[in-house]
Amino acid sequence: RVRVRGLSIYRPIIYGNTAVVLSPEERAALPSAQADHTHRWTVAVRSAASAPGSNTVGGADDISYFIKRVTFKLHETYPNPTRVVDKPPFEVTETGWGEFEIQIRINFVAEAGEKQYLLYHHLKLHPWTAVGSGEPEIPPPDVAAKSGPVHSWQYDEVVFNDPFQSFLNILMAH
Ligand code: SLL
Repeated sequence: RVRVRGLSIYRPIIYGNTAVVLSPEERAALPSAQADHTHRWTVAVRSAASAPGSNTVGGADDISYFIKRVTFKLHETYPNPTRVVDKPPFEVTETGWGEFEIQIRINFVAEAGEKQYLLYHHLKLHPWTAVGSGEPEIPPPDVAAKSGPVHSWQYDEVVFNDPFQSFLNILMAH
């Protein structure tokens, strides 16, 4: 296994979430254990080449050639909070009522010989709005529903230093 010393190569990703307010009909259809849920959200890791909210699989936006697995660690109020996703789209969709920190663990393909990469994302459900110079507040549900989906995305670059030649070949082929 030969490393290409002195070389750094990166791949751009985005991670984050979208969220929508559940309609009264959707809320009525929830199982009783989830009767207090107000939103549906999706947390995801995607290629930065794909638009937030899209979930293209297998095309130019596919990141599975270098990412083997993404593990999303949800709040402990969720059943089986550790969600392992082994193929794209690397995402989890859930319903809920509250915002919380999600730990996102990225494992790379074996050829990379790289350690895991940890990210943290604060799940955003509400279109927080500051009135005047006051603290941001959660708008009432009817106002929030009218303002449309909430998006919270971060851009990041995964950097590989001194990559293995075989892994570099994989990266360059995409
Ligand atoms: C808060 N510290 O109090 C946060 C915790 C927890 C969110 C938010 C539902 C889980 C379920 C859910 O949305 N948990 O019922 O499965 O705002």
